[in-house]
Amino acid sequence: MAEQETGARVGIVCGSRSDFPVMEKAVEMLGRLEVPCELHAISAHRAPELLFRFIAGAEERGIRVFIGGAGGAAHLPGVIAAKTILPVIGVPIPTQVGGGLDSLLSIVQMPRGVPVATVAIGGAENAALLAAEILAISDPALRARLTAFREAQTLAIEEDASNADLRGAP
Ligand code: RP5
Repeated sequence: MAEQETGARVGIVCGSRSDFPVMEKAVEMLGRLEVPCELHAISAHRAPELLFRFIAGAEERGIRVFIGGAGGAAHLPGVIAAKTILPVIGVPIPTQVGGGLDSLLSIVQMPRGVPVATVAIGGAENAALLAAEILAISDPALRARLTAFREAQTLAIEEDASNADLRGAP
């Protein structure tokens, strides 16, 4: 059966609804950049068949990049990467036990041949920015929005009151 296009270009999946507070920061950043995305909670351990179905239909529905967020035994991004050759970005979710270092090591230590681009612990905004940068390779309007975002970020620092003395300095 043909998959329905939803307009989403980034598929965000996390291992649990408990990851939503972190992963919603990726949704927010993508919204700011006008990149359509979708967010799902699908555990690789608890619902592997549903996850595989989601991944299998994603490209036909318009998804071009995945972001996977998981904590602890954080296999989700690696499992997604095992089932697709679309780029996968992993977000290690902070945890009570290891502070998220457990999640980071679970996600970053992928075997040769199946990469996951891993961002910092809790780094959902950077995952969104990286996904947007990948899409911007073939989307000049998005590239312009990303450039404007960077410029605004730099300007905000230059205009910070703590840097008043430095304005106009050589
Ligand atoms: C992982 O286990 C999830 O990504 C989550 O970070 C962690 C705990 O999940 P819950 O027990 O809160 O559902 O799979």
